[in-house]
Amino acid sequence: MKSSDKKKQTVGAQLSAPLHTFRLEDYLASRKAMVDEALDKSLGERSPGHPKLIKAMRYSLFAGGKRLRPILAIAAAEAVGASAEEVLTPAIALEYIHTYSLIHDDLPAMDNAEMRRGIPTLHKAFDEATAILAGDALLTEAFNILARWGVENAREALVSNLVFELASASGAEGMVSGQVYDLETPGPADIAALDALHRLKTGALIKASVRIGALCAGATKKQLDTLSKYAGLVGLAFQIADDLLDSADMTGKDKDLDAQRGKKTYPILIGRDESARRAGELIEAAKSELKIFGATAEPLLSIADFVIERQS
Ligand code: GRG
Repeated sequence: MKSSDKKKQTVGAQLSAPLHTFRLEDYLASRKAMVDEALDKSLGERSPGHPKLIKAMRYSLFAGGKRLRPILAIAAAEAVGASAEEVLTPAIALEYIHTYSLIHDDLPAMDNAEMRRGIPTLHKAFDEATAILAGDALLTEAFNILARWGVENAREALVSNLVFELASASGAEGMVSGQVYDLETPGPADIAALDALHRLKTGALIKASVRIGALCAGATKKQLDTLSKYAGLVGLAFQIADDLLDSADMTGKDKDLDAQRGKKTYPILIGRDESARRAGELIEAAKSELKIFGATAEPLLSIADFVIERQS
């Protein structure tokens, strides 16, 4: 074939291809790379911190997390019309909080877990005191990151809203209370009580992630309310999927710790099939909330499916 014909054929193939094909895999990889780079940079900026502390924070921040919460913040901002770069710094504050929560959750006083994401937990790789302190530092630095971003970009009013979102989702009104409920014996007696626990323990930070992205992008009240509903539904489906993965031993955590400790989970209370059915229903409901956005919500729509289809 002549090279001019080859060229024509290629152009022809391009023209007949769909104008735009969204591939979640590419989207997640590109946004994760941005988040990883920003996290790396943020740790560099933290010096002079104690080298052992920084090393421990880095160990857990780069232990193989999916970056779901920062990516949700970015996707929410994009749905509203902003770029990923515009929300990247507030988005990484969410990963700092998430990482702290996992480090502390793994401690001997809580889950006493030896493995997470297929590698030793921080207190096993370092020591318990360092793990406690690295968690403390990540929690505190999350707010430092937000505050500095606000001052540097003259967005102090927005930052006070972001601090409110992040603090209420992760503190006594949210994740920490969820964790206290989760440590109680006996655990939740029924699905309603389990849902309430999950809403605090994992749902609140997932909702804050979406809201923080949307607030940074200047969402209207209607957009923010819609995205909050989406996030509430996705958050619960995420937890059901996590329970299913955990009971199937696919998370790289210690083998089915929940069942071993007599903890109530979705599969334990209603069985694996019914749990999967409910998670699917929640995801469909979440996706139908996004109709007001059109094509800009494509990442959020695909992430919703990913939350229950993921294998880790
Ligand atoms: C210690 C104050 C305090 C709170 C801990 C969130 C939490 C509260 C504990 C985590 C326990 C746990 C494993 C909950 C299940 C849901 C969850 C947060 C799973 C891990 O999140 P992913 O899948 O994690 O986003 P990666 O590894 O991708 O970062």
